[in-house]
Amino acid sequence: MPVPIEAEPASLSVDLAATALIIIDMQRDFLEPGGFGETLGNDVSRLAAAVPPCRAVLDAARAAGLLVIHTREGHRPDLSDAPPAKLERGAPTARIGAPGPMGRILIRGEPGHAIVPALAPRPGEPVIDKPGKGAFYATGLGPLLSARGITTLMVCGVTTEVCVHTTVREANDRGYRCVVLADACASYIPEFHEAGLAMITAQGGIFGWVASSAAAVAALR
Ligand code: C5J
Repeated sequence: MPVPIEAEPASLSVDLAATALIIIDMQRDFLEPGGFGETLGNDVSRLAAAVPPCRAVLDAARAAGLLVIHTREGHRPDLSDAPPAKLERGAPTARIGAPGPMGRILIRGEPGHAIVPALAPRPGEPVIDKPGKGAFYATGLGPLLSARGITTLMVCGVTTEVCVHTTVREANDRGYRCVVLADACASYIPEFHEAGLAMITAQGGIFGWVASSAAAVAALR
């Protein structure tokens, strides 16, 4: 049965049976000191505010029986899925694949690659490992969503303007309705968070909708 969600630029009605929650890259490598985010010069404490809203939506989605999908950005230990353009750019304190306090930076299977304990996937919840910023590129996400009849995505995670935005843009072009949960997303650069959300709702919702985590939880009750 369709349920209303209060959102910008307009409220919408979603069929929960055809809706998935996708939590983008809430990994130690982005949220904790010593990981990929910090090697790039970011203040990683800025992302912590998104954890409790993500958890509230995660709990509500699980209770409502929604499909919950987690994503992780990272690379194979041999870096065969990491293009030179990504490995070489910038001047990080440690490059992707280098050893760090949470293991090799942004490498699958290392402690830093794991999702933060508060949002740890439960057995049976799909975890999409992605080498890029978008969750559709070089992953099985598209076929998974098609097989489950999903048409609407509730999206949260980090960072708003990078992996959340790239995934929403990819999803929008594939025909998914995306509802981005503003306070359950975060950026190292607060003005980019705000701009990223504004870009989604501008022009009548050019990439989708933006709602609060509270509005999502209310819809899931
Ligand atoms: C970044 C991400 N910012 N998950 N990754 O490199 O947003």
